Amino acid sequence: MLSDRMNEALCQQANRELYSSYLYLSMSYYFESIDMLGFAHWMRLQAAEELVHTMRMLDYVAGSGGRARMLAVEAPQFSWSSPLQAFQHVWDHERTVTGLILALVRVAEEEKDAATGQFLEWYVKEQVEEEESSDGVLSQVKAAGEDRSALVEADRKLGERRFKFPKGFEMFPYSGSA
Ligand code: OFO
Repeated sequence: MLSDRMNEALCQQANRELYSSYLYLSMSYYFESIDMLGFAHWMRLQAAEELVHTMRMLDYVAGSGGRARMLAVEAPQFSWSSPLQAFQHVWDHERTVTGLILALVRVAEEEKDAATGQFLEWYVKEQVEEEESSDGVLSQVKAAGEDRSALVEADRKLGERRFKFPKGFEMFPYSGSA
């Protein structure tokens, strides 16, 4: 059973995950507007991943005797001055989220909630991967600089990204149960 404080902290973090999804979707449409469809594709997948992070966290709350509560989602930035600025934003954002996840781990420790601590390990690992991948993309875009053909090549490469659900996650857990 989750404590009220743990329940609230998880719902707050789920809200930040949903904001991440919204932010990356906003970036996806920004890239579409400047005809960089590989980058747009990468961001759309990123947005889908963040939605899964949101639902996975709320599923945990609901499945642990808590109550999943929806909070208002902040409107994300709408436009960026360049692909480089957008990818720099991704990198900064992911580092901020890592800090939030680590703060949540501390709440679990303070609440002596070992089960939630264990559940959050997946997010800690995920953040390591997301920081790595956003750093990798940022480096590619930085290396391209003003070279249009290098940017087009980076755009093409990012367009090859494929979506995978995390192991054990059910997108439609109630299907067939009614
Ligand atoms: Fe939810 O992993 Fe990024 O923010």
